[in-house]
Amino acid sequence: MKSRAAVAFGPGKPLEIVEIDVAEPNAKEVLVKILYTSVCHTDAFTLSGEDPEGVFPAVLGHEGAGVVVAVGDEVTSVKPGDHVIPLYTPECGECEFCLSGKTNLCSAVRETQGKGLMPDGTTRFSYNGEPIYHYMGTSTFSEYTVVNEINLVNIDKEAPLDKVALFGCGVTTGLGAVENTAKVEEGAVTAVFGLGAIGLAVIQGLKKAKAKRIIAIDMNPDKWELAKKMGATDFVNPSEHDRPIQEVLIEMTNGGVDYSFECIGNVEVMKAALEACHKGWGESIIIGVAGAGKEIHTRPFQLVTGRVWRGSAFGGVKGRTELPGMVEDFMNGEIDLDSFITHHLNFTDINEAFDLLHKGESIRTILTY
Ligand code: NAD
Ligand code: AHE
Ligand code: ZN
Repeated sequence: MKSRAAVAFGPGKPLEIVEIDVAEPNAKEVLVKILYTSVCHTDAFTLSGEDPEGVFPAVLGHEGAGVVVAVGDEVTSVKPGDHVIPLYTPECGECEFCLSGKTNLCSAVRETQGKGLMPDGTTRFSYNGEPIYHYMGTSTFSEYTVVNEINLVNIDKEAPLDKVALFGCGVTTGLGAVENTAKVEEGAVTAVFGLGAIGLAVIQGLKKAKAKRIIAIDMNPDKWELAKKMGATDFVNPSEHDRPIQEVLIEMTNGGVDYSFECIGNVEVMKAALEACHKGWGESIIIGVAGAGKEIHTRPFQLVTGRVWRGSAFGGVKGRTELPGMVEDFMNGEIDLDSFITHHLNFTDINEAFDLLHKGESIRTILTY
């Protein structure tokens, strides 16, 4: 079938809206009509060419929601008409990772997914007869996309898809990093570096966890308002200080924070976030994604003296098991999604959504097909 798609033909180039061909789903695959998608910084990161796994031409996009159109012969958990959110962190329920009880990372299709391929090593997308690669197992920047059954969660049909699309990445990641990865306790002193959708969702999670202090850090003071609304108690602009920001935070907190979260993807900030942690027990959670060749560094003494570095992917959330409950929490008013949606655009204006993100003017833009 034909589908409108925003294709990334090469690194650093604007996306091009073209009509691509989408092949039928294989036995364990599902054809989904995406109704809404948004742009996460990770899409911009891959488009920039810095992602070691970035392949072109590709259909990017991993934060979206839609309706099942057709299913392969062996698909049992969804049927045409079901409302779904694509999951870049799948959940097969059978692999060593899924059975470990220790991680949300699933290994079933990770290898081919990272190469922009379906598990049989081919693509379902093509343009002028040439293959177009998939992205993160989701490719929500195509009106019709093919994903593995295990990369989909079936959700309540009553849920507004133009909002719950945000559970596809940003909000789930931030909330989950607090609850599952850091396991923040009541009364904790915390710091959040970077106030995009991820950092703001972390702040929302910290408020829910009853953190005593939530220090919001960003170079862009336009981000303070939403951070405050989410629950931030203090605001720090690193560009207003002429000494390392970790020193400022240690002074502000009389010894360092219990938990810090890096939501930017900058390895120097990752160092500062770790070093801002309290001696003996402070934990720093890396959420930001850094480009090829970047490495984190600190004096080993920082770890010897009790600080801990952790990473979090999709907030440690097992999507098929846990997202339906998070959708219900949103419907019951326990999770705020509306505050993240700063802009609405037509899908064809997707490059403008990237511009708004780069300029720091948007948190999330909902694109409607
Ligand atoms: P965003 O661009 O909306 O937000 C980043 C924020 O960081 C901006 O507000 C920007 O002003 C601020 N910032 C940039 N440099 C800074 C600095 N040196 N000091 C302080 N603030 C600075 O991005 P986003 O969509 O919220 O994503 C944030 C990061 O999280 C990206 O690296 C993205 O790839 C990553 N991410 C990771 C996961 C995961 O599962 N680990 C999931 C989603 C996104
Ligand atoms: N492809 C990059 C890694 C990108 C990355 O770390 N992605 C996060 C999700 S970002 C969502 O916005 C993730 O889930 N990582 C775990 C995984 O298995 O990819 C690289 O460096 O190669
Ligand atoms: Zn993302």
